[in-house]
Amino acid sequence: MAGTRRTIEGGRSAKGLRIAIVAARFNHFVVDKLLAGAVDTLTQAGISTQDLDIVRVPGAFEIPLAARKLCQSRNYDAVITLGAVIRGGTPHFDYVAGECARGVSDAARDSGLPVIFGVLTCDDMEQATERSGGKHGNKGADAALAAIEMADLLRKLES
Ligand code: INI
Repeated sequence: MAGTRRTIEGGRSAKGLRIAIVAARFNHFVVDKLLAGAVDTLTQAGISTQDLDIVRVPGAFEIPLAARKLCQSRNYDAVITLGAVIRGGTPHFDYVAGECARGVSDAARDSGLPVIFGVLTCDDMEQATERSGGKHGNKGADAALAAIEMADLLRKLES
């Protein structure tokens, strides 16, 4: 007899979840909009104020270290990283964006916790504006939804 196939996925409620957001100050006029989108989404999804912490770091390059420390504290179900790396005329972009992405995925892999990559990597300010509350939505809000889904999924997979 054929068995019943199960699909396991995370939900959309943030009730009871503990989440930290690491947000860069560099390009703050973009990152602050990502942060507002993430906080709004988490609040609408039912997170309690005391379960949401926001950590500011100088730039995207510093995000992985702060994310790793937050994971190690075991105080959170997920960590959201927010930043904006905008390509200039120098190779600096590639180092900052590349190290940030690698460090964020390393933190997730080493801790076993969801560390969500809400860092924009854009060619110019126009692209960044479009993705931080403009015509391409708000990637901070998207990152919050991904954090909720992954935190809930891990709870289910671990129970
Ligand atoms: N940091 C960013 O978050 N975005 C950028 O676009 C950026 N650029 O272009 O230089 C940037 N640089 C700063 C970097 O993240 C570090 O804070 C700095 O190098 C000190 O370690």
